[in-house]
Amino acid sequence: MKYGTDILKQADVLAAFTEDAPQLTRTYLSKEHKQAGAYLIGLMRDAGMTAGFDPLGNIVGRYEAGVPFAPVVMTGSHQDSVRNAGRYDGLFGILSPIACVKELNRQHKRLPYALEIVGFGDEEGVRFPATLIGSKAMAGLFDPAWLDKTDASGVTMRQAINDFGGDAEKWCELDRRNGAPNSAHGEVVAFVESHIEQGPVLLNDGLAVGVVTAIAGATRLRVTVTGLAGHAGTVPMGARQDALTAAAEMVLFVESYCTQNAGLVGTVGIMSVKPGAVNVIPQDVEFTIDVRSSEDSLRADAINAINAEFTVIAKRRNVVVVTNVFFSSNAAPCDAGLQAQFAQAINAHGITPRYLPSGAGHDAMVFPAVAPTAMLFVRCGNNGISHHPDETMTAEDAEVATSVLLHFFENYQPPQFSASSAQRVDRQI
Ligand code: HGY
Ligand code: MN
Ligand code: MN
Repeated sequence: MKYGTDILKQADVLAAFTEDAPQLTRTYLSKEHKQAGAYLIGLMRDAGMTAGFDPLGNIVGRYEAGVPFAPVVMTGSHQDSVRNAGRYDGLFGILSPIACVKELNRQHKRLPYALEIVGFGDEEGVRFPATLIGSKAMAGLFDPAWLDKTDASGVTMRQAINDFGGDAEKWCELDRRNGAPNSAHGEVVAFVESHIEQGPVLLNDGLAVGVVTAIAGATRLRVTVTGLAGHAGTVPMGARQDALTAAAEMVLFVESYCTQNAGLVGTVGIMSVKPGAVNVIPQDVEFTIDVRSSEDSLRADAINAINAEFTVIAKRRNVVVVTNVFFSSNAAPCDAGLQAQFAQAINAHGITPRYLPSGAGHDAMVFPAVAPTAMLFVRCGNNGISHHPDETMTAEDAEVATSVLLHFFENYQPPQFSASSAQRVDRQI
């Protein structure tokens, strides 16, 4: 095995860079982010790339083209994790392309484009109320207002970036859209991301890899419900303004609406209850909602229905509800041409290409703003569980997915290079 065993071992090393061992949690701009970044930069450099942190703490490696003034293909995924995470979400999409470059470099091969691998600093949005921070900066979608957002301990993103050794004010230099000031690096002509499926489809079909057709769009809301605290023993049931029972009814509405409308998923992942005493009627409840669909209109209808029903529930229960959207990203279609090239690479490995949508969000979802975008999924075990320490994949599947990715890189021809003129330049380096 050329790649698979090493990749899993590297993922094990990275899993040790955690903020709450023995669980795995690695958030944006943490000490552990710096440690993981240093390790990945070392792997990139060993593979023959130039590599380092960019001003926002993304880990960026570059394997120069074999021809001058070449365009750029970008690939990569996120280095950060959710709380109590698995060890392959994101990281596989950084380690696998590094293994590809290491093999190209070993064979002294160059491509007709520069290959950039990015370990995005934040995709999960755990530390700050913003997500896809690195990839959105590269897609020209960074909101400078995020720099004033604070984490749970009151540290602003700006401060955290600068304490990390970055430069928050240089956020606009990361824009890689064609013609952006930073296009000196070369025009980005494609973005591809390898990622574990985080679901059971490939496992059930007995396939190691699959081609992603589209990435679901998502809307995330923060909901505050304000009632009136009171004595648990003396306030009659009919006279209460109980923020928690109102919130509970709202949460169940999210579940029932998304269950009854195919193509939607809805999740309430965080809830806080104050004052949080066993003998006090809850006064302040805050919770989050995550609604997704591959159909943007379905998702928009769901948000409208949720807001309407919450207003009705709040009125009936004499509480005040406020909802605010803190994240929204439309569904991202994957480029048909790139999908076909991944299918070709999969076919070349004797595997039937399986096309499937991604219910999970990924850094790739913002890159259609930059260039044609596509994803390669790799099977995960344990019924596809993810965002959980039982997340797993095999070295054999890591091997196949990396070999497929390398086949893609070696056969991809940048658009402005015709098949005859663009050629792999095998030269001593
Ligand atoms: O939430 C997601 O889908 C991704 O894992 N951030
Ligand atoms: Mn994730
Ligand atoms: Mn991910």
